[in-house]
Amino acid sequence: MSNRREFIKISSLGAGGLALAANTFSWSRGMSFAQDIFDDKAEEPIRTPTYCELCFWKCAGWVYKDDIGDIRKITGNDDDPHCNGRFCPRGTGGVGMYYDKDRLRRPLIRTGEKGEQTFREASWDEAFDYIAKKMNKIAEEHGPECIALFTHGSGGKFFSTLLKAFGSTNIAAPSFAQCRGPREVGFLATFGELVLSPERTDIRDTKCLVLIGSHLGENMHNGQVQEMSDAIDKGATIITVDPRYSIAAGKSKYWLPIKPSTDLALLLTWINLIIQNEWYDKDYVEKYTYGFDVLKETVKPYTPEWAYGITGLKPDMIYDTAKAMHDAAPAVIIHPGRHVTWYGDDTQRSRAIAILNAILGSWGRRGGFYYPEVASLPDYPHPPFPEPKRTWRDAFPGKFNLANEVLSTGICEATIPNTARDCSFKGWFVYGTNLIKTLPNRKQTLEAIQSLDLLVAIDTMPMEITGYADVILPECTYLERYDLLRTSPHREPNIALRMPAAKPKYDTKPAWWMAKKLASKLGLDEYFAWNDIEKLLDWQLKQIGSSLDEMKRIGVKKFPRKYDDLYFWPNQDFVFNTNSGKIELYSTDMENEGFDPIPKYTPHPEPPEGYYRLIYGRAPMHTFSRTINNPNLVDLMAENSVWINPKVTKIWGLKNGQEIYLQNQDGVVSEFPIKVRATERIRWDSVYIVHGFGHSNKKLTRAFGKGASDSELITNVMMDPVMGGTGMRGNFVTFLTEKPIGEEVKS
Ligand SMILES: Nc1nc2c(c(=O)[nH]1)N[C@H]1C(S)=C(S)[C@@H](COP(=O)(O)OP(=O)(O)OC[C@H]3O[C@@H](n4cnc5c(=O)[nH]c(N)nc54)[C@H](O)[C@@H]3O)O[C@H]1N2
Ligand SMILES: Nc1nc2c(c(=O)[nH]1)N[C@H]1C(S)=C(S)[C@@H](COP(=O)(O)OP(=O)(O)OC[C@H]3O[C@@H](n4cnc5c(=O)[nH]c(N)nc54)[C@H](O)[C@@H]3O)O[C@H]1N2
Ligand code: SF4
Ligand SMILES: [Mo]
Repeated sequence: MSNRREFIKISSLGAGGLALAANTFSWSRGMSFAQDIFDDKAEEPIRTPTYCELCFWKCAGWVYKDDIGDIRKITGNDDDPHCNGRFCPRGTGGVGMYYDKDRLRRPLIRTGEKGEQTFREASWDEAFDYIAKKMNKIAEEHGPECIALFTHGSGGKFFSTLLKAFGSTNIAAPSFAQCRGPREVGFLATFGELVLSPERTDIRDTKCLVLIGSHLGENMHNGQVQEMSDAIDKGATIITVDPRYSIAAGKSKYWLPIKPSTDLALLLTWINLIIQNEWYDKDYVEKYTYGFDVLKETVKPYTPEWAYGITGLKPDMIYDTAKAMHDAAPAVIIHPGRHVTWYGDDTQRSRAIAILNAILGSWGRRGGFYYPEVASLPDYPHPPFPEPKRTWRDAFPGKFNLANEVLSTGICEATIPNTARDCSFKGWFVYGTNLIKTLPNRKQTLEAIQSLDLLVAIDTMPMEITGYADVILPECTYLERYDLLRTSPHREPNIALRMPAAKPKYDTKPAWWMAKKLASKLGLDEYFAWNDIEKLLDWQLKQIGSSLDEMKRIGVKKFPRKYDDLYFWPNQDFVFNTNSGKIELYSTDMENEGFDPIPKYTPHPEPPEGYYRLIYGRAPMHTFSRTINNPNLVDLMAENSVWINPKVTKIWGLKNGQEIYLQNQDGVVSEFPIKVRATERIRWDSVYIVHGFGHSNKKLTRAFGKGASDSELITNVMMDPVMGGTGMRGNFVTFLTEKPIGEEVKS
């Protein structure tokens, strides 16, 4: 088992990880300060269980308070498979969310124009009356289906129930069309199953991990990073395909600095090499797969020499890495990635990843992909939800049929009135998602917002999105509230409890309370028939042989698996949930929808002269735009910088640390300047920035104006025709040493 030091090591090692190492260090110091205060107390620690809301890995932990009830620190729960007792920097820094003085404090109702920060304070009752009245009016005039919910976070589930009870199933999360949608659709079409979260990758026992972009270590999904660290210690081969020398690249045997947007060429070439050299798992392919012969023929043209011209990767390198995968198989993982909405052919790229795993026989095998199990909790009894008369799909007849979730950007598009449609969305609830910085094509988002009759934002902080709300409902932080039990898939089914460690500050409330009260105003009480959340949780827990009291003591409970089926047994018969009952190398679903049943390579546009491809990613100490103002995390990284290859800075005469503005292909200029970071760690044809910075809400006293926002520069969206994912890496930027005077910033 690796220890804490080794876990941190992965976020700080690698030739280029020095800057991060310094940051990690200051983080440790910050935390030991909190720990000192705490450790000085003689009293028995008061601790309550929680699961983290700083990102969606949802690690379970303990919140410690001092004897006057102040929250002091958060640590991981040893029994939790998501974190194994260790929190990442962001999770530990979660305390800062609670103490942030910039927090939303009480309900607000708009008095001025949308986008202008003019609100008046209101009582909760008044805010709910206002919302209920508007909702009823929209339902009367247009139908309840014309209200949508955007959600990203635990409390959103209560608003989902509210919306479904009201008559709308238009509930969208940006974690689909802006994140993992293509991989889920691609894997579903191939294996008949989803990748899920946490991913079902058996990294712990893998002998070869292939990362296509996926930047584990900067993408700080806790248990996954720990497993990668363990695998490295056990001698696993890491292959990283990334135009940037990421932290993972620094830990890799092979770093393939691919020309961005050409990954599908590499994947198809690997498939071809593995077939031609008979490196595939013959028994597995014979027994479980459909369409191998057609696959073999289709990929024949994709040779390493062909791929060299496209990807810039040397044929030897392509050959050697294919061989390394074969040597490790079936304990090999070509990682499906998570944020995969890149170039619009993302479902096809995900399909190629799925096919590669299938022919190497890694699906259902130790060190490849395991079969997870989820603890299932019964729903509290309620009447059936009304059947909606329309859904978002009606706005896109015949399109995106393979999308298995609602498209956030689809709702956005269908909100802008269009004579071809008989109805547009009129009301939005936005729970825990900062749509202005989350959705690409900001112009479209703002146009949609201007057409709304009602926008309710439920948030903890004044963010860009709250500036556009008609009503702001301030939620207390996850440290001050109950939520539903966490039931995530894993090797062992398990549940985790979140309970309040402190009373909500100011006049803030938890989502469950808001949704229940609002339901009451709408005459929908019977959908929230539990009296309070403790009753609901205790009732649910008792159905599975636990209780709220027990969970308050232990925080996490694991259950035995029903069957010994984590991996396939040798020669096990298995019917896959696909049309053919087999793993579909040749996808009949794709064929039925008119798409290539086997992925094909198509080139993407290149940056024009003087422009560079804008790529983006994560930093270990921040999550999207949500942590940038966090007083405990801001010092670890206060602003982002733009990574530019020294060859390019030389041509442009740019100096390290110099502030510049970025201008994209459509003339949009970054609202704030960003510092140059000249580094060999990025290819010359691309520039890289960490997502989430460049906040424009002045109420964020620490984050306002710090760094630049990738979001505002993503005006060209490469839409995935299969499932409506928004490819965001087809934008090109050039450098301005000064902001153009008089020119309006077109964002
Ligand atoms: N610290 C931290 N961790 C997080 C999050 C966070 O906000 N903060 N967010 C979480 C969430 S929701 C998600 S979805 C994941 C996202 O994390 P990942 O799924 O790992 O996201 P990617 O987009 O694959 O990773 C970005 C990497 O892709 C590289 N890249 C850019 N273009 C290309 C290309 O054309 N080809 C290849 N091969 N690589 C390319 C970039 O250089 C960068 O290193 O992270 C999760 N973990
Ligand atoms: N340009 C660009 N766009 C992206 C990405 C990118 O890398 N670049 N990444 C994409 C990906 S992978 C994803 S998953 C999405 C993520 O997108 P989002 O989830 O929208 O991420 P954030 O921008 O951090 O917005 C989170 C919002 O939730 C609020 N919040 C935080 N905690 C709570 C809480 O407990 N309760 C409530 N009610 N609100 C809370 C925050 O204050 C903030 O307003 O973005 C996608 N969009
Ligand atoms: S990975 Fe970090 S931020 Fe995410 S849930 Fe776990 S501790 Fe929290
Ligand atoms: Mo994501």
